[in-house]
Amino acid sequence: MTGGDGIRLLGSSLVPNPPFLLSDEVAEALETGKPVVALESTIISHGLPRPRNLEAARDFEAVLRDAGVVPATIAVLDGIPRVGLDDEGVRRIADEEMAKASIRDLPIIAARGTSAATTVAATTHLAALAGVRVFATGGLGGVHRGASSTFDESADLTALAQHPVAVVTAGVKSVLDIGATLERLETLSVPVVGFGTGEFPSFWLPTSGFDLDWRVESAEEVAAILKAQDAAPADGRPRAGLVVANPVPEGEGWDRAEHDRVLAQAFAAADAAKVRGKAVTPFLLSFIVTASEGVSLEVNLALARNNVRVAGAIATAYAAR
Ligand code: PSU
Ligand code: MN
Repeated sequence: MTGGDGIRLLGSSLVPNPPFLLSDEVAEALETGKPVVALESTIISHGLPRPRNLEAARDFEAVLRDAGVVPATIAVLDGIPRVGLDDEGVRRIADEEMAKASIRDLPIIAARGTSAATTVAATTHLAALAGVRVFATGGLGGVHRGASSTFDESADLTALAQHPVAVVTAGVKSVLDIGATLERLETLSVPVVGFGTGEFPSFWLPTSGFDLDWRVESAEEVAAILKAQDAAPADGRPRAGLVVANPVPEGEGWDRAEHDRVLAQAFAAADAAKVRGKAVTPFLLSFIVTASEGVSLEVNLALARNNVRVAGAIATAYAAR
């Protein structure tokens, strides 16, 4: 079904609740088989401080465009999920106060007609509905430390079990329980590959002490895995995504001792402030930026940019197959 103004909705028998808008640029790219990479908005809205967040959002899109890849930044604006934002939309997710939306929040935001930044989970969901196969983020959410009593496990993990989207991530933050996160990904049957590494990275650091079963060396190898997933019979089950664990580049990681010191402070602060639920991740991130005097922020930007670059190469290889 095609709406006005070049806006396209899904076929009426498949209209998801809520429907979403594809930008003209993304719609054209999907139709003609050009490479497209989804980008999330929570990292911009809740993960990075102003004004660096707006610079980062523009930079990530520019990295893709320079590589001949169409960026599809995803967010909900005025109640309508958008796959692909114009300049004004990018500015809004960086400058406006907006909610952090996981998948379960989407119908509520739609009903209220308000705006929200989408987490990895919600971005994955919308990317899958739109048919975008590759997604770049900074760090994936996961199982929080203490989850055995708090049950705090990001919906990012279940979203990847249910949607055929490959997410390029610098592992998961060491503020999470990395071992438990990898175990949950195994249980959920989400494949994990190290991109040029045999070890799962821990966001600001290239290593975590957790070995991976599979290592790939190139974007072409990842594209071949995506094609094999596409070809596998789905048997009515949801098709799983893929975690591409891409370490922060050599020389751009954080000093390990500083990292350990600041993280210990951050946990103590979150505990003292009794932060719970979806406020935990933004609280820790912003505390860590301040306590590291901005060093963690530079590392965060460097690794996210590198993830965007690798996602662009994967989408290009996938489109060419
Ligand atoms: N990791 C980052 N920066 C972020 C996030 C994760 O380095 O901004 C965001 C992502 O949007 C991710 C979300 O999906 O935090 C996870 O939140 P929660 O733990 O509440 O599921
Ligand atoms: Mn949580």
